[in-house]
Amino acid sequence: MDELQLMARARFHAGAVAIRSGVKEHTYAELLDRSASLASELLGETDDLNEGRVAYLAPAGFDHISVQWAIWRAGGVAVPLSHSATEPELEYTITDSQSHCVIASRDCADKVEAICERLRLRLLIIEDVDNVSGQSLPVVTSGRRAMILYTSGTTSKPKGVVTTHDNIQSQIESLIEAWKWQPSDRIPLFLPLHHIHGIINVMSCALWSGATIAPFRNFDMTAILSRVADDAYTVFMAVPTIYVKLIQALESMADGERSRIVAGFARMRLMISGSAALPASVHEQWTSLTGQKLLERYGMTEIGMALSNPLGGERRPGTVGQPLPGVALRLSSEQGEPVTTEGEPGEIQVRGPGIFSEYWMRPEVTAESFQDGWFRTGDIAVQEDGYYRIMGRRSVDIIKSGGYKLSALEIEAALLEHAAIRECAVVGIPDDTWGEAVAVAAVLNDGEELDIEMLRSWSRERLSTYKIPKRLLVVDALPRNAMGKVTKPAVTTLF
Ligand code: MCA
Ligand code: AMP
Repeated sequence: MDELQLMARARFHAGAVAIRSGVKEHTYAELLDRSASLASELLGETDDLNEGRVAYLAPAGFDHISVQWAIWRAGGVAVPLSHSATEPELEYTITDSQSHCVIASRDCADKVEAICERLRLRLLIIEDVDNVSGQSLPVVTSGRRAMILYTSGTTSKPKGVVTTHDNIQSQIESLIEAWKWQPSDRIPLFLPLHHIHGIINVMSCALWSGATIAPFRNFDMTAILSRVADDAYTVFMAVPTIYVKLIQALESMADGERSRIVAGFARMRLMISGSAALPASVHEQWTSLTGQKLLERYGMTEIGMALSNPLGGERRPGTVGQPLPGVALRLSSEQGEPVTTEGEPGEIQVRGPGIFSEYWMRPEVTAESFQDGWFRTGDIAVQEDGYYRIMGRRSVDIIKSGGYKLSALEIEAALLEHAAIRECAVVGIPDDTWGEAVAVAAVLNDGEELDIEMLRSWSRERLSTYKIPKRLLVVDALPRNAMGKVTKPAVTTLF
């Protein structure tokens, strides 16, 4: 095949509206034309980027998608950057991925300009690229690397998760089949585009189907709710924190306004929650407010989506359903034995064509994360009456806050640079809105003082918003085990 399937499908839907933003519309044909021009600019004198990494930062919308497609069509590997990242975090992603070029929209360029100057990297401003025609683009086979997404884990620095075009295609096709995506679907896109919830589940599934995306720069609740009331969308995907915020907003509205919006939600064909546990109480509150039964699913950057409640059939609150098409899943005991008894917990392990190919430049970590060819997710689940229920994670160093996966170790490493802090332990503590909130117990250097506001304002320069501690407890000493290591479960009892 000469062309990646995503592009071939876009050609099939050429006249359809891919993106609708207010009164502005862009067709699939426009996306194909613009991405070809950008690809040719990226290629310059070369005929294939040969998996060279290209980092990019642009708000959700026509330019963003054109750039992602351009990188793929030029044979490169797409490295999306985070809008909420601080400069040191952006620099880490750009250097770790060894990106040779950064693309930015003009309004985002100031976030990457200094980094590009320091690293002597080419900075391409999207709006400066002219449209050209008749370019020749390379043949990109689907086994090639396509994307690197940075994810936090049990190492102090985020790791790059590499997926091939085949991996991405399998992840998309599984969801299209399970959730019956259609060309008539219309979906708002407000989730960040450096994680797969936004990139695969919303953006790529919609584009694969010939559906229409309504992009937002971020979760602009007022604008989104007004469009919901106008029946602008048929499908809605969000993280639990967003449903909590929506419930709070709807409950504080006047009756007339609320009933118009609730009616819009009620008419949607599908509403999905994922990225973190959806408390059964929130699930039930949403149903009693809107009549919609949320479909909860479970996934991970390394594997795409793995488990889902059914589209037709019982959507059970507090559970994540059954394996999605193309996903083989098993539970494994602490001893590494398969768990076959209902009600007995085990680690979720997954196999299938959607699983990532490697952690970028970390072969040992990649090897350690598989057991006999099964990817070890680190999440513990049980099966009850045929449905899986997530019980938690193997590592206390992984925190899920607002749908973002955070590494306690990364936050600790940053906080240890604070002059007042001698030692610290970061943990996630339960929070009604964020799922978990970042909390820190710290031992201070002699004579130093620190309160949460001082720590938060210091952290703003170094950490993304969602990594900034919400709670600080100054302690005389941290609890330790016999080996002298800080014991995290004991730290959680301090809060
Ligand atoms: C922001 N704030 C927080 C947090 N985030 N406080 C505590 N914990 C947090 N996590 C604070 C800010 O400091 C700020 O406070 C105020 O809240 C508003 O911040 P802002 O960023 O504007 O908040 P928001 O726009 O309301 O954002 C909330 C959000 C966002 C929309 C839920 O966090 C979001 O888009 N989350 C989705 C992440 C996602 O897509 N994850 C998927 C990963 P102040 O006003 O005092 O400054 S992929 C994945 O997980 C797998 C594969 C899967 O299964 O999907
Ligand atoms: P990420 O690395 O950002 O891809 O986050 C993946 C992690 O999010 C998983 O390993 C789970 O811990 C968590 N997760 C995703 N969906 C759910 C869900 N529905 N319920 C509980 N945890 C979830």
